Amino acid sequence: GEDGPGGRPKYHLTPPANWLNDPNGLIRWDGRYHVFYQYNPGGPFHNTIHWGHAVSDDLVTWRDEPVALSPSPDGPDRDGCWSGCAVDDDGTPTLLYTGGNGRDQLPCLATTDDPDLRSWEKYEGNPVIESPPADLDVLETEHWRAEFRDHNVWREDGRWHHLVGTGLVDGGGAALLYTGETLTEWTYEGPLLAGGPDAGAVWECPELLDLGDRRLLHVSDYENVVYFLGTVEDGEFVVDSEGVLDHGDFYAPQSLSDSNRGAEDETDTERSLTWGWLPEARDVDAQWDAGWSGALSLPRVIETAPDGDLRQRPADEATDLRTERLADGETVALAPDDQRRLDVSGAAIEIEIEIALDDAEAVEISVFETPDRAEHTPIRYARDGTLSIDRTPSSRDPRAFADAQSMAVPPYDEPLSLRVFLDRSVIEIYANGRHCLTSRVYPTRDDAVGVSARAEGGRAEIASLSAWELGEAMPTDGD
Ligand code: DQQ
Repeated sequence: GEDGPGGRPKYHLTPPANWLNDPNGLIRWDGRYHVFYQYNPGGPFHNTIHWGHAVSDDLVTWRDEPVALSPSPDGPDRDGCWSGCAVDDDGTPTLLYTGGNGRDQLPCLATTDDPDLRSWEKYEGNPVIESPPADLDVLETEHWRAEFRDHNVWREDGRWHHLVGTGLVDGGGAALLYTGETLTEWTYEGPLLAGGPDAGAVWECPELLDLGDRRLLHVSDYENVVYFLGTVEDGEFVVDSEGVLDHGDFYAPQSLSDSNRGAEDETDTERSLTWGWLPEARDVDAQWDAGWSGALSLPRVIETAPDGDLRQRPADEATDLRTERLADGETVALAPDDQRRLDVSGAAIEIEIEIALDDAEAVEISVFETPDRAEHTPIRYARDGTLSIDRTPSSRDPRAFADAQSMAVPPYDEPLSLRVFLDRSVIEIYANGRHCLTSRVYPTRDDAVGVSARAEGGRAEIASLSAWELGEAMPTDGD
């Protein structure tokens, strides 16, 4: 059912009904966290996009708010209010977003004086950029005169900086840099980074984060969220290394910069929290039947490790979701090829597990497992350092995707340590605090709540197993 395995997530954000895609306009305002998102109130499909809105005091429980932005029938955003960001313009909350207008994508601005960020006023001078730079060969498609959208704006060296995503005819995806004295007048500076002919054709939702010693630029290239670590020199991104932020169903992330966290925390250094869109992995009929589509990831902290690699973990507040403890650091010996049911179960739980391969070829942890194993989703860690999820046995519903997803987890941190968040139709995995794989699965049976383990071809050990039942992100107040 909807509140069991395969159903609507319990502690991940979902739309009240209908369609959600990218997180947008993330901002902490007046002490509260605001998450906006691409929202179609008309049904569980992508069309006539509005901005949905949810608000939280603690990053754990959320309240659904009225739609914040809607297309204006005669405005530059008449066909949709697409992705963008929120900034604090000297005390005025301000949005920069993409207006869909026939074959054009037009950068638009809106402001509010409402401390609850509910109602927004669109700038009458919209669009704030008329068209892509004239001297740039920007990709044109059947639908669009130019791919030119999504906005990331920040303040640096006394000026506003602004990235827009695009695709270049001969150069693949690119993140274009603008600067300005104000948020309504922009000067084009050049590409911050262009991917070149081998990159994806278009870079959506570019975002630049400051990780202290280095900067991280991530872009969504229709398939993956690709990140680059490096520095910015004279308006150009110099790449040291690159990778993929999440190897599963995770797209178009955006971050909230959380400085000034209130009186008691004043000494805390600035942190940024990143949410991604977790698209459905089942066909459109199944989405229509469910009546909703799309969830947001947990907020993540992204940082660099002393060795220079990227680290990712859920915001510390995620531990406040824990209600009942199900396991407390237990050790479990795994005999060769013996399927062993673990003493942990649930459809909305967190599992923290350390795996030592010993002499086994691989260890498989199955989640969302029915007692007869007719449905189960194996998470498999192999000696070559591959971590994979096989969705073939996940669901008896033929409308659910039945493929495999995998990522490399270099075995330098043995034993492997996993934090696995199961949330009805979400599996969000953090491996060794570095590598992420998020997956959507749709078990059909209410008893698909078991967890089991098996060592392949040798002995292995679960060096530590902890688990918790997790609470509700959007508690209903009975109305
Ligand atoms: N989603 C938005 C666009 C963005 C894309 C439209 C990425 O602004 O490029 O809903 O998912």
